[in-house]
Order: sequence, then C-alpha cells, then structure tokens
Amino acid sequence: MRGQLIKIIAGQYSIRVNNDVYIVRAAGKLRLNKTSPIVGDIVEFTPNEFLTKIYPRKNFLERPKVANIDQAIIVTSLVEPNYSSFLLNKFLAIIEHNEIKPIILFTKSDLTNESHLNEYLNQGYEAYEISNNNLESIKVLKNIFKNKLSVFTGQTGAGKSSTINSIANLNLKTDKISKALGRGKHTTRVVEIIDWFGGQLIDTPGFSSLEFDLTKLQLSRAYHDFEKASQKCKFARSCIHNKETDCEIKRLVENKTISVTRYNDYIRLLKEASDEKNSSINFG
Ligand SMILES: Nc1nc2c(ncn2[C@@H]2O[C@H](COP(=O)(O)OP(=O)(O)OP(=O)(O)O)[C@@H](O)[C@H]2O)c(=O)[nH]1
Ligand SMILES: [Mg+2]
Ligand SMILES: [Zn+2]
Repeated sequence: MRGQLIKIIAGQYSIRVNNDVYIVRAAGKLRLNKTSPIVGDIVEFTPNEFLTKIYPRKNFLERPKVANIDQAIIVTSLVEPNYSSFLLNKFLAIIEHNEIKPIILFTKSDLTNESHLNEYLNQGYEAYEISNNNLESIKVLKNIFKNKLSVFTGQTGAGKSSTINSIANLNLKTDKISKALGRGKHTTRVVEIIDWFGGQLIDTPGFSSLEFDLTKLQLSRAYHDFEKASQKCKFARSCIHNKETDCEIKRLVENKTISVTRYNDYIRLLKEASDEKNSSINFG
C-alpha cells in the first residue's frame, strides 16, 4: 500500500492512507538503500508489517527532518525582534532553492507603523501583514492552506506559535487541532503532520533556523526573479551577479526592478555561500 508518513515515534511509523492511519514497524526490509524514512515521505508498506519503499522526494529539509513540503510560511516580526531584510532574504533563498513556495507573514503590526508588505508583493511574493492581537487580520490566512503541506518557520520570538494558535482559534471546530497542538513545554515533542484548514501542517517543536548550505551558484539562482533574469546574463550558466560584466541582475538593480536592499543582502549572503563542490560544472 502507498501512504504518507505522518509521524515517527520509537521505531514506529504512522502512515496515512486517505482517512486511515496504519502503524508499522521500522525493522526489516528497508535496508534496501541508505535512506531513512522521514515525516512527509510517500512510502510503500505492508499493513501490520513493514515499510518497504520510499518514493522519490520533491524536496526535504534537514531541521526538522521533513519531506515533500509545498509551502513554508516565513513568520517575520516587524519589531521585537526587529525586522531584518537580510534574515528574511536568507530564509527566502533557502526555501526557494528547495523548491518550496514561500509565504511571507509579517507579524506584530499592532506595535509599529513600519511596513514592508508592498515591497515583497511587488517582488512577486505572496505576503501578509497581521497582528495576533487583532483576529480580524488573521482571517485571510484561513484560505492559504488548502491542499498544501505547510510548515511555519522564522526567527525565534517572531510569533510562529502565536499565529498558529490564532489561526486555530478562528475555527470553533478545532478540538482536534488544539489537542494536536498541545504545546506543553515539558513534553518531548515530535515532528508530526496534522490536518489543518483543508490541508496539512507540519507541527514541529521550534523550527526557527534553517541551515544555510547553498553554494554560490545555487544562491545566484535561488530567488525566482534572479533565476529568470540570470538567463539573460552574458555568462548565463556561471554568472553569480557580482563582479561579472553584462549581468542582467545588475541591470535590474540599476533600473530599480530589483531593490538595492535585496541585492545588497544577496551580496552579503554570497559571502556565506560555499564555493562549488562540483568542479565539472561546465562554465561559459
Ligand atoms: N504585540 C504583538 N505581540 C505578538 C504578536 N505575535 C506574537 N507576539 C508576542 O511575541 C512573543 C513571541 O511569540 P511566539 O509566538 O512565542 O514566537 P515563536 O516564533 O513561536 O518563538 P519560538 O517558539 O521561540 O521560535 C510572545 O510574547 C507573543 O505574545 C503580535 O502580532 N503582536
Ligand atoms: Mg514557538
Ligand atoms: Zn548575472
């Protein structure tokens, strides 16, 4: 049978097939290759027996270990902690590089007049600005989860837990959700996929950092607008939009299609990116 791995506890896999959940053991046959199953995997299994196969992953993240994510909601506070375009652009690079759709969620709009919403909407991102002290502002989020596997990410203190709770509170029939979200501090929590507003949510303990392990070339194509534009760079396959001449990205910065802030963040990120691992890349 084919199903979705929604939870792993102590060597037991919970696998969902439509509305049923099967629990199978980890032991045995899955020594086929070195890959271990992770939450989000689409797997083949025999009920009451073993998990036998992991289907190819659309994407995966290291921390938390999850696969096949459709969208990541990047929770970004405007204040406390203060807004940092660099941090947001870093999250965006990692997420877009992994072929996960980003949704930017600015929080704490009740504490400041500062706004960056239009900036990111103009760059082609889906973005919202909310306050967890104003439930009216949360309502729009009800509709973004349908048929998607979503995960919340963002800096610690940005408001991930508060936002998830606010959204849960929008729905009076959230008994199941509230239970699943039981965020007791002393319980060791596991990564688990729960039903969530017509879609699914990866409920995870503190998912506030993402490992930045992109190479310079990967970074140079991570953002959707950079990827598209880089085809027009003279050195289309190798341009990292830095010192090169005849670079489309730099032209777009000059004519203000790409903001200087975004480009400067990109250059700063380039310094954190590693050199290419694979020297057989065909430059030119
Ligand atoms: N004024 C205001 N405070 C907020 C808002 N959202 C969250 N907070 C507060 O910000 C603090 C941090 O919020 P959390 O939801 O715990 O943040 P988090 O992203 O889950 O943080 P970690 O779990 O540490 O990663 C809490 O004191 C919240 O009450 C908001 O929209 N407005
Ligand atoms: Mg939290
Ligand atoms: Zn370029």
